[in-house]
Amino acid sequence: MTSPMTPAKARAEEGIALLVILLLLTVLLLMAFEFAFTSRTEVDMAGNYRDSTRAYYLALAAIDEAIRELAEPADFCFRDEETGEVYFARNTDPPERVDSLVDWARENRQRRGLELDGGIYSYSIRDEDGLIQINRADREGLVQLLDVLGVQIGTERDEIVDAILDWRDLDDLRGLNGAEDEFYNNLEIPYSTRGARFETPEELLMVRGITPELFYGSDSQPGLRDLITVWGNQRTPNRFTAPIPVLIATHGELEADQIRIRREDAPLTSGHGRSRREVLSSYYTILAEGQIAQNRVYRQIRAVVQVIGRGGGGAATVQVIHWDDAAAVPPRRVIP
Ligand SMILES: [Ca+2]
Repeated sequence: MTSPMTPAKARAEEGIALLVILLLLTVLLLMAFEFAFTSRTEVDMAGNYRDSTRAYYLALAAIDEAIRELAEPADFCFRDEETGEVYFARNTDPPERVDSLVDWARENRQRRGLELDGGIYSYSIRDEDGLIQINRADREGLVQLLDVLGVQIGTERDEIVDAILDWRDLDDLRGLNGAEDEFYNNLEIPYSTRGARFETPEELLMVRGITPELFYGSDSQPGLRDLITVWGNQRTPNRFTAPIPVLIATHGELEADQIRIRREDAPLTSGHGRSRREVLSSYYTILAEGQIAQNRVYRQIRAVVQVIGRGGGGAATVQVIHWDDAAAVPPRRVIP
């Protein structure tokens, strides 16, 4: 026969039951929170992925827009000295006065903040032919280039110049102050010289003596990447679109100044005794951006294109020769 529970024992069991229920409730609550958090994170991730993809396609739209602009018939080009961009026009298009050309271009060739389907896209076009072709520059040209970049101590400059020459030449013979595979093979992470043309500007960072400071420059000093190109095959930079430090390196300060003044004073049209071929370049960099406005998701594409057959006055063929959509490439520094 069982004896009835004493009131004290009954209260104790009720207390235990209450505790168990409270514990269970806590566990359930934690599980609910965890579930809400996980699904929230997954929703966020899916949202980010969606926005990133949309931003990428907006950047693609920007590339298309730039290619359309480059394929249009053009008679001449000019440089916006403030942004470093180049614009194109027909002789019949633009205002007469050169100082208003850039204003005209900014108004008629909208490249920023273009709206499409809830997003924004922008692009810029820069002339690769207006830069120094690092694969063709000779010793003297490289010395002048480094001089403009502030590397003015003879030995330091010669070491970099010879290392650049050794990097692209076919032989294994070390230049007087150069570096061949024996140097690079003994680095902590060993590699070899290319023994051929530089394929991207960034490859210069692998050459002995070229520091990130020298390559990227600073706010007060242009860097190598602002003045050189690896695309195209021009012997001398297009003087109508070259940044002034490039002109100083290739023509000397006096002539660079004269070119600058002429660029400001006279329209550089084919009607002024120059052929289109001479004025218009073939290789351009397009920097395209797509952005979803509300949450600042942002994608960038750098494409280098070759424009073929524009000299005839008709529409040109535009071929993409380099494509970079992974790394965020800081735009080239604007050099007055
Ligand atoms: Ca060599």
